[in-house]
Amino acid sequence: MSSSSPDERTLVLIKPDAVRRGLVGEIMSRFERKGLRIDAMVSRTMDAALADEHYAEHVDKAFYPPLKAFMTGGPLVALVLSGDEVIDVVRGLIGSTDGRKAAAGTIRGDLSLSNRENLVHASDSVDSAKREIALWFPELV
Ligand code: FUP
Repeated sequence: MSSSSPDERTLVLIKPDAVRRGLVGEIMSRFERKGLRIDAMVSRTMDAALADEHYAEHVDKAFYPPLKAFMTGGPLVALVLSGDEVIDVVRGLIGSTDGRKAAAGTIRGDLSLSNRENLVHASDSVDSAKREIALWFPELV
């Protein structure tokens, strides 16, 4: 990326388990301390249609029905973060999917013991970031 390119953006969801457990501040502070910018932020409850669109690649999987129930079961915090290589940087900060296996020092590794209730979603590529930001924050596109 040249120095004149705008920074990347990524879509992050602080999931209903994190809201329920009072971990929004802890998680936000990790992103802020890393030096990432918060471009947009909203508290919202995901409905069934948005869940099916957001998780389009997973809708046919066996784990999807309980995942959908969890993700639509309470308010979450959706945000757009920006910064240099923010997509990979945030994936590194959150750790691997299964909280039981995620490395210590990551959000999931430090704070989750679950493969479903793993506190945070973050876009995994430039294409998925574009798609997910359009879904959650159409006004930014
Ligand atoms: P990630 O990109 O790390 O959030 O993981 P995936 O895109 O592979 O999965 C999306 C979400 O599905 C995970 F955050 C949690 C949920 N999931 C399950 O509930 N069970 C599984 O076996 C795998 C994923």
